[in-house]
Amino acid sequence: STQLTATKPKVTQAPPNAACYASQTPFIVNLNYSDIDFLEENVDFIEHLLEGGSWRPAQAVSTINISIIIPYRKRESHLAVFLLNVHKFLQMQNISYTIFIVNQVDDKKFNRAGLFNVGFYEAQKMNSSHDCYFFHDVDLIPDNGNLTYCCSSDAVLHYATAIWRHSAPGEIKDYSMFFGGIVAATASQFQKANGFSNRYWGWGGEDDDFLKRVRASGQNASNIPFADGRYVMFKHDRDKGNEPNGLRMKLLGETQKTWKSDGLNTLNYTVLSILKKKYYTEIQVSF
Ligand code: UD2
Ligand code: MN
Repeated sequence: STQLTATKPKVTQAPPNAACYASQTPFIVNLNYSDIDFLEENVDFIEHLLEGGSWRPAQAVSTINISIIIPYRKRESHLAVFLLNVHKFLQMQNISYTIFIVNQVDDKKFNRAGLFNVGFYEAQKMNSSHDCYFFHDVDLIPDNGNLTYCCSSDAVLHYATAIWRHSAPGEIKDYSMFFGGIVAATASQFQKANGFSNRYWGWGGEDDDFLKRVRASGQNASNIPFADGRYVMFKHDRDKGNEPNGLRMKLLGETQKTWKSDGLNTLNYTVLSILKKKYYTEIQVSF
């Protein structure tokens, strides 16, 4: 969101990762589904989903097990398109995965970063063998069938680097200088950074804060190359309850001294319910 300042080291390109393997089938992104009932009627691969939006390939090519964590509030039409595309996209990669929707059901300002922490913590409780976590916006749809979802022990990975915005057709924008949208970390990388900050209420700053924590904890951050990190991003208005956070610059100035005492180790939330739905596990949270 907020542009990185010149004092921040440049995020380098991700090295090829042996744990990743390319899918051979072209992926056709489909943006026409706006209704979740459509999934029930038309999509055969959905039949093979396990309860709670999990999938296990018949012949797994690796032991990788990915948790996709989505911060969420009232984005029904984006969610339907996301599920249709992303289930298909991930199944083409022959990996085991689960999709978690972390739904903020209170009336407070939206807290994207806090929801990521909750999703990580709850997903770990449910299945501690999940070793690779994708912190993933609901409005970003992968547009490259050869982009593989995996974690690298060398660096926390920033995935959405080349974004085709629905609002500005024709133009593919370079997001390499940001650290929002989608990042992938192993459980130990995420714990080492003390997760995300819990202090960012409303829009902006939390993604830059996370990059600072990754670095402050002595870890690397890498970009998926621009040629590979292609996504479609939906046009949308600023959500009610997610107005720009006027404190974000002040908070970003404090990250160095606060990151160890603000994050995964200071989570404060209530789970209202965990629903194992057909396409995803929904964690309803209030802060
Ligand atoms: C940018 C970043 C995003 C985040 C945000 C600042 C990229 C590509 N995107 O996106 O990652 O850092 O700035 O906070 O770098 N959401 C809901 N309901 C709401 C509000 C938000 O579900 O009422 C979720 C949803 O998953 C959404 C995400 O939060 O995709 C980010 O919010 P946004 O889409 O409004 O932010 P945007 O597009 O400005
Ligand atoms: Mn968005």
